[in-house]
This record gives sequence, structure tokens and C-alpha cells, in this order.
Amino acid sequence: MITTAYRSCTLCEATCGVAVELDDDRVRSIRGDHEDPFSRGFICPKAYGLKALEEDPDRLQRPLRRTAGGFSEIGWDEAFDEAIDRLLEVRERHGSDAVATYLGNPVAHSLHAMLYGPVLQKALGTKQRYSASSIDQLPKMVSSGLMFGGGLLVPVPDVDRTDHLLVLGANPLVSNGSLMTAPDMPGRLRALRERGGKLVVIDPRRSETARVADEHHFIRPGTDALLLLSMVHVLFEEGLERLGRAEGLVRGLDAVQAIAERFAPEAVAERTGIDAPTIRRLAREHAAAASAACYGRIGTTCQEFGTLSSWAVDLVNILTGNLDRPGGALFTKPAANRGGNPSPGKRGRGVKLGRWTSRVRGLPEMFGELPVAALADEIEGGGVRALLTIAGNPLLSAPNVGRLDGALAGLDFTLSVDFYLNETTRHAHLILPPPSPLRRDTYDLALYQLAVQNVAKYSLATLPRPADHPDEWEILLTLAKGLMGMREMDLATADNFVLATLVQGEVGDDGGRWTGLDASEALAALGTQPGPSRMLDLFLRTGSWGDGFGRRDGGLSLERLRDNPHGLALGPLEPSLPAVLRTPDGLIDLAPGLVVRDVERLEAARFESDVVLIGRRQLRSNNSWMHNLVPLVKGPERCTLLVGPADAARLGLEDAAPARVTSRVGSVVAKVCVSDEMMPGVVSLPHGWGHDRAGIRLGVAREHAGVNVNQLSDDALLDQPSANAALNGVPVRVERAD
Ligand SMILES: Nc1nc2c(c(=O)[nH]1)N[C@H]1C(S)=C(S)[C@@H](COP(=O)(O)OP(=O)(O)OC[C@H]3O[C@@H](n4cnc5c(=O)[nH]c(N)nc54)[C@H](O)[C@@H]3O)O[C@H]1N2
Ligand SMILES: Nc1nc2c(c(=O)[nH]1)N[C@H]1C(S)=C(S)[C@@H](COP(=O)(O)OP(=O)(O)OC[C@H]3O[C@@H](n4cnc5c(=O)[nH]c(N)nc54)[C@H](O)[C@@H]3O)O[C@H]1N2
Ligand code: SF4
Ligand SMILES: [Mo]
Repeated sequence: MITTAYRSCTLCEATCGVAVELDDDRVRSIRGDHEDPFSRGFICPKAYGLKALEEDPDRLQRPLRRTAGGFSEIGWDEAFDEAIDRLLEVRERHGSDAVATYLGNPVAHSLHAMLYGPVLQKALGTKQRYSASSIDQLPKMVSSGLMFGGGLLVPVPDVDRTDHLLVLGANPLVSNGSLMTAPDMPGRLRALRERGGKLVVIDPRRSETARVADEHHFIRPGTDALLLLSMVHVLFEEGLERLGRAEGLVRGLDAVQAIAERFAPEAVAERTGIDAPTIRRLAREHAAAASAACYGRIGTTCQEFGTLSSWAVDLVNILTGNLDRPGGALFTKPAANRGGNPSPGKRGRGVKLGRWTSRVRGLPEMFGELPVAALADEIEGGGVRALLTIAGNPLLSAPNVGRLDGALAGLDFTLSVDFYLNETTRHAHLILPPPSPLRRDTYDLALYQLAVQNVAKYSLATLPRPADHPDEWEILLTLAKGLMGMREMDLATADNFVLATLVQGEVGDDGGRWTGLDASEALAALGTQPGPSRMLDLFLRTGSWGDGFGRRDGGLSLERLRDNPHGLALGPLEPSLPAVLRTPDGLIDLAPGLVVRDVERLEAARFESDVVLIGRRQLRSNNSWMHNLVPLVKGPERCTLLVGPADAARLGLEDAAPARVTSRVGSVVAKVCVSDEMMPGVVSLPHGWGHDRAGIRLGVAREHAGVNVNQLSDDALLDQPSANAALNGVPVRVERAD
């Protein structure tokens, strides 16, 4: 029978609605869902990957155990027992901190992993927690946490209403937006220009987004904070600064003015590569626009001054009066917001960072995690003896993978929850595969917190799950209860305990924001169906749009979302100051100590390397793990080294010929593509490639192997305050390889 199911695509941050046409249990086609109020029919080519992923013969369906002769399939019960025994053994012998965990990017796209990953981490009780955050958005979380009081209190550019969008280090036409959940960025940017708005892009490469912009300026990698602080300088110098809705809600304004004083456009022009008159004009236009938003992404976070750049992006927003105003940068009001709905009037607690450090290099903890740049140190130092990875492939994504590869090979035990035998999981002693994304229910818990409109959509599993294949939450909870010494307890009972704890956290004894609500009422109303859906129901019903368990007519609940399979539009972003702030004094801290202390390092930096390496993303990839899907890899080779014509001539490189790229930590040979997209002195290689390792089971990816750029990125090159890796702006030497 032919049927159509509707769901969100979970392959990137854009959360597009897809219509999946099914012939019984086989996927016939994938289309955009025109009735999805947020994506309105838009999808990108990756959506077809959902079908290819479903059918990929290399995708694991049963647990694998590594033996001397390679990997072999084993049963689930046996796999769980062995995983728990081995983890307990390491813990008993060497202590809790001997087990490290690494959570990869798809965790943010899985309701199951978002809710049960933390349960498993808690059961492990380790301080050796790592994730893809510290090779991604961590600097933005640090600056937002210190300024606004919460790591996810990130102002989102109001792309649908802004008159002026200044984009630094992001390529939303390819990435489809990040820390800015916005399906159909091509359409949204087109609409911006059609209504007379202006798009300005600052990027060392003339990217796909730069090509459709009104203006594009090359910038020397790593110098965004210089540019932005000099724009702030101009605002003060010309008396253009105004706080708008942040008036009376900030502290540290004088300190910011004193810092900006030191960054006149004329003083930064040479280092940034942008001339002083242009900087002055950018500042004036931003201030003069009826509304404007400044937005920075990977190019501003994964670089040596990631925290300062992230902070300066918001200084520009705040000091041009654009924070919290329509068309500027606003905070969302998410429908499901774990722990984010305190009782009215309750003060925030802010964030505490650096509560512990890594053992070898003393790198700071941030939001409960250590930076992944420290993982190899910690393993080599002998402290870490076992590793659990969930949805992560650090051997393609973390810095200095040559070293990390050796470190992982020496571990006593590695467990991976993942459905591919890839570069990282080939080191695992056991791999536990979750069902495919189409066989799981989902809700974009994290991404809707950063969406350009308030939206809510719950997707049921599109296809049934084989009876003997545990759901992803079941895999994680089975491990967690085993580690807590409750192996024999049935899952439903264990889940009831987890839920009860969550309810206590959301509702407390005083009902939180809902008068008369208590934990027992909430628990009873949430029912008995174990798994993530009733936790989601809890967050929805107690949230800002919730029905408060019957206390507000028309409020949200899981039932309402089930009745609206295309999703619900909750309207444009709304001003939310000051209630949204979670700093202890209720003010925005414009000059947090941790950030300000890094300004001297910026002032002293010279940015004089002859050639530096940056990354780029490609429409038909998502990081490292979609290269085994034929529709997403066919066509010409994509893992090429972009080099500007003048550099190519100077370095003796020829188009389509191999070049050797060498950094402090490693060396790769890649095919050159001479392109005038590149700023002189800057070359670009995409990440996520390098599928040529022995022992992987990725038949298609192996045919399109490419090279691993993170053999070049340096685990000593960090953004100092956050210890996030500087994957962009890596000094390299480039020469002919023949
Ligand atoms: N198709 C596709 N979509 C994706 C992904 C993918 O791999 N493929 N990955 C997803 C993930 S995990 C993320 S985090 C997002 C990222 O989303 P984006 O940040 O939008 O993605 P990038 O394409 O990496 O854009 C970074 C840009 O920064 C530029 N850049 C590099 N260094 C600097 C610098 O020092 N300063 C400035 N101003 N610019 C610099 C690069 O040239 C590049 O154009 O994308 C997500 N979406
Ligand atoms: N040089 C350079 N390096 C980079 C970047 C860059 O711009 N340049 N970008 C960085 C960024 S922004 C990111 S986010 C990281 C990503 O780094 P990672 O998160 O480590 O890598 P991914 O490629 O996203 O790997 C995802 C893994 O999850 C598995 N997987 C996919 N879906 C699921 C699922 O639903 N459940 C489970 N259990 N597993 C699943 C895949 O098989 C794969 O093994 O890479 C970073 N590395
Ligand atoms: S843009 Fe992202 S969410 Fe939308 S279809 Fe493509 S991969 Fe899926
Ligand atoms: Mo990312």
C-alpha cells in the first residue's frame, strides 16, 4: 500500500519538513513537505540521503564485537552484558575518570540521545566528558553564557525581518544555517534582498553566500575580533552607540569603550586585510539601518580568537540597539526548554566555567566538558583507559588526528553507539547500532532553541523498528542502569525513575511557574509509555507555550503536536528582555573578565604566516558521515585544495595537480583547484574526508576517500578562553607533490 508520512529531516540544523512516500515498509520517494509552516516545501539534496541511509547495506543493524580476526556480529543481550562488564572493570580498577565519553554532532539531532545521553553520562560519573562542542560552537556558548547567563542564550538573527545582515565566517547557502535554525536559507536571503535589505559577507573565501551578497570582503583568518572591535570603536567615536532595548540592562559599558579605544580602524586595517574607510562605512551602515543583525559562525568560533569574536558579534548587535528588536538579534521562546522555565521573578545563576581542568595540559572545563583537543593528552598520560563514543567520529573531526588515532588504538576498552564501522569505531571493541533516523520519533529539542521563528514539530517514527532492534534510548538506558548496578531492573521501571527525577527538576515542589501543580499530578498525567515522548510532553506542557497540565486552554502538549504532523508555527521572535536573562544580577555583562583578559593576546597577535589553511562545507555532505551514500558522493572529486591564482603561481602549483600541505603536526597530499574565490595567502580544504583507513566498512566512501584535513589542524592551536580548537587559520606550507 502506498502511504505518505510526514516528519522533520534530522540531517542538519535546518529541520526541514519532509514527506516520505512509502510502499509498505519501503521508502519510494522523499519530497519537501509544503504544509510544513517553517520550511514550506524546501529541502536540500541531502534529504534524499534519508532513503539512501535506510538502504545502505553497510549500515549496521546488529552489535559488532572486535576479535583478532576482525569484527563479528553478536546478540544484543550478550553485547550489553559485555559492554557493562568491561566499563565496570575499568572503573573499578582505575576510577570513574578513567572512562572518557565523546558525544558527536548527531546527538543534537536525536531526541533519544539528547535525553538519554546525559543519563548514561551521569551513570558513568566521569569528569572526562568530551563532545563536538569544543570543535564547534563552544566559544559562542562561553560568550553568551557570560554575557546573558546561559550557554544557549544565543541571540538569533531575525533574518525574515532584518534590513541589514552582516555575516562573518558562515556560509548558510551551503550549511543551511547554524545557531540559526532556518530552513530555506536561499529563499530567506533572496527575500531579504527583494524587500530592499542588504547582505554583507566577511569571509576569506568568496563563498556561495558571498556570491549572492551585496558586498563581500576578504578577511585574514582569525582577525574578525579586530574588525568588529574597530567597528565598535567607530560607534563610540562618532557617537552612534545606542543600547535600544538593552538600555538600563547592561554593565561594563565603560570597560568596552576603553577596550574599543585601542582598535581604531586604521590600526587593524593591515592585519584584517580590510581598509579603514570600509570598516568605518560598515559600522555606520550597521548603525543607520532601520534594523540590523550581525551573525558569526564556524569561521568566527573555530579560530584562535573564537571567544573574542563571538563576544564582539554581540557587542555590535547590542551597541547598535539591535538586540531584542524585530529585525535585529533576538532570543527565542522555545516550546520545549528543559530547565528553562523558572518561576517568574526567580534570579538566574549565570554560568560557572573552569571548575576543573584536564590533567596533562590543565585546559579548563566548560559547561561540564573538557576540550576535545585535550583527549589525546589524557589518554597518552595514562589517566583515560576506556572511551565511550555516541554519534561521533573524532578521528575525522578533531584536531591532530594522527596523534589521536594512536592514542585510541592503545585504550583498554572502547564502546561506540553508532551505525557505521568507520574511522573511529574501527577502534571499538563493541559497536551498538541504533535504528536508522526514519525508525525513530523525534523533536528538535536543541535546534528550536535557536530558530528564527518559534516553532514546534513532533515526528513519529516513519517506519517500524524490527522487534529485536532496541530503540536508541533503550540502548543508552540499558547501559546506564547496568552501570548503576541495576542490570536486572526492567527498562520501564528504570525509565520511571529517570522521569520522576526530571519532573522534580521541572516542577519542583512549588509547581514552577504553574500554581497548584505538583510532581505527582504531572507524573500521573504523563502516563506509562516509557521513552523520550513523555519527557518531551513534560517539557512542552510546563514550557512557555504549554497547557500547564490543563491550566491553560489551547496550550501545547504532545497530543496537540501529534494532531499537527506538519508542525505548528508559533510566530516571529518577540522581545524578551529582561526576563530572559539568567545572569545573577539580571544584567547583561558587556565586559566579562574571562573575555576581557584575552584582549591583550589579540592586540599582540601579528597574523603574519605566509599561508594559512581554512575549511569549507559542501552541500551534499554533513561532516564526516554521509559519504557512503551514492546520491551524495557521485560526481567530480570534492576534497580539493582551493588555492588563489597568485598563490598558485608563487608556489609553483598547477590546477588539478597534487600538492603537499604540511603543518606543525602533519602532512597530506591533495589535488589543487586554482580558484579566484580565495584570498591571497589562504587555502581551503573541506573536513570529513579521508576514508582510506584499513578496517572501515564503508564501501562507497572508500571509493571517494579524499584526505583528512584534521591531520593538519593542530591540537595546540586553541582559542584560549574556551580551549576550542582553531580549525581555521592553521599555518601551513604548500608545495608541489610530484
Ligand atoms: N551541507 C552541509 N551543511 C552543514 C554541515 C556540513 O558539513 N555540510 N555541517 C553542519 C555543522 S556541524 C555546522 S557547525 C554548520 C556550520 O555552518 P557554517 O559556519 O555556515 O559553515 P561553513 O560552511 O563551515 O562556513 C564557515 C565559513 O567561514 C569561513 N572562514 C574560515 N575562517 C574564517 C575566519 O577566520 N573568519 C571569517 N570571517 N570567515 C572564516 C569559511 O571560508 C566558510 O565560508 O553547518 C552545518 N550544516
Ligand atoms: N577541520 C575541520 N574540522 C571540523 C570542522 C571544520 O569546520 N573543520 N567542523 C567541526 C564541527 S562544527 C563538528 S559539529 C564536528 C563533527 O564531529 P563529529 O560529531 O565527531 O563527527 P560527525 O561526522 O558528525 O560524525 C557523526 C557520527 O555519528 C554517527 N551517527 C549519525 N547519526 C547517528 C544517530 O542518530 N545516532 C548515533 N548513535 N550515531 C549516529 C555517524 O555514523 C558518525 O560516526 O566536526 C568538526 N570538525
Ligand atoms: S537543509 Fe538540512 S534539514 Fe533541510 S533537507 Fe537538507 S539536510 Fe535536511
Ligand atoms: Mo558543527
